[in-house]
Amino acid sequence: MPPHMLERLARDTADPVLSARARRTMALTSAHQAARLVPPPARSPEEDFVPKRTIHDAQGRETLPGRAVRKEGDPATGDKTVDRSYDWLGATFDFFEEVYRRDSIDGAGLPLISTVHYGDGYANAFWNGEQMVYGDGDGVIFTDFTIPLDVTGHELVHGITQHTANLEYYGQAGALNESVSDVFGSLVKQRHNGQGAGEADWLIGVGLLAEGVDGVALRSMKEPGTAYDDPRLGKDPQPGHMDDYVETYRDNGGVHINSGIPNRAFYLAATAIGGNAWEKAGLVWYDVLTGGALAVDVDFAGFATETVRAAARRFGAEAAETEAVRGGWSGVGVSVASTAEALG
Ligand code: ASN
Ligand code: ZN
Repeated sequence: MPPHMLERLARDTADPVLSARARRTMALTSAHQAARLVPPPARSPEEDFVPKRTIHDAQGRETLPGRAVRKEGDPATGDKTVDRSYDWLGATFDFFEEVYRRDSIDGAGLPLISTVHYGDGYANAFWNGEQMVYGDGDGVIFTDFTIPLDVTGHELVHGITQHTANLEYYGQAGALNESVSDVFGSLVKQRHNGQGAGEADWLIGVGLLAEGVDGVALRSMKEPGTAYDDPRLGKDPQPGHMDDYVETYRDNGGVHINSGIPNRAFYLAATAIGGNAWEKAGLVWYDVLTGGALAVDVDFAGFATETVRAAARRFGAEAAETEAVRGGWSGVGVSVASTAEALG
């Protein structure tokens, strides 16, 4: 969840309860941000590729992990929030297992730990470096953060990034870190819904904005900047082209803002290729994320060049897929070295 939405609410004087909650959410999120970079504890690799989920209930407190309420294989609890977290962790695990043959977040069977009902009206979800955490939302602007599958996907992919490219959470590398979470979060949802690139909504966080909020989601990968426009939240500030790149020191140098640019590049590439976005465009992005060639502080152009290189390796330098990837980046104003240069 981008800080600019919370900052806006925190400054909102019309509803002191809501603004106090937004401030509390911001304080807790930044406290956990540092923890994200800490690698998970060493563990012995497990034998098979099956999820090992445990859902905890923080019961409105801010202590992690809280009380364990559903373990792997346990029946549904009847608490919709607990059961949604369980299901969405499973859907995300299955996506990476079945599509890219990845065994959990770390590629080595990391157990999936989740805490729901975190805090009082906590309006965010995050990966803290070791586990998932979800708030119930404030009920006025945001509903329960377990609702959208792509939000769970987004947060778990922060864990995958941490264990692979480990992109710095600042500036363009940080916006790429955010974008990669949106890309695979969306792909988890698209596959779950059985939607090809042409049918998908390319929105992140549908169902999260409470009734009465003027907006459809947190972000749009297809049309960045159009997800919401509400008197309390302001307008979605995401650019979809380098011409509108936002220079700012806030939000770690605009990681949740400028991610609109690589998000739209992926959308353009995937829709130009057609079919299921996770099969080709997603595979190329996955190759880049996990391939070991990215610097932790890579910029958009450096990342783009790696995607062209990865597409050429998968499909051939002259293939339509490779051309589509290049076209995606040029569509958002990011210049890519020629395929020959990228390959050289
Ligand atoms: N939900 C936010 C995100 O993953 C939490 C944060 O760390 N800013 O981007
Ligand atoms: Zn994120």
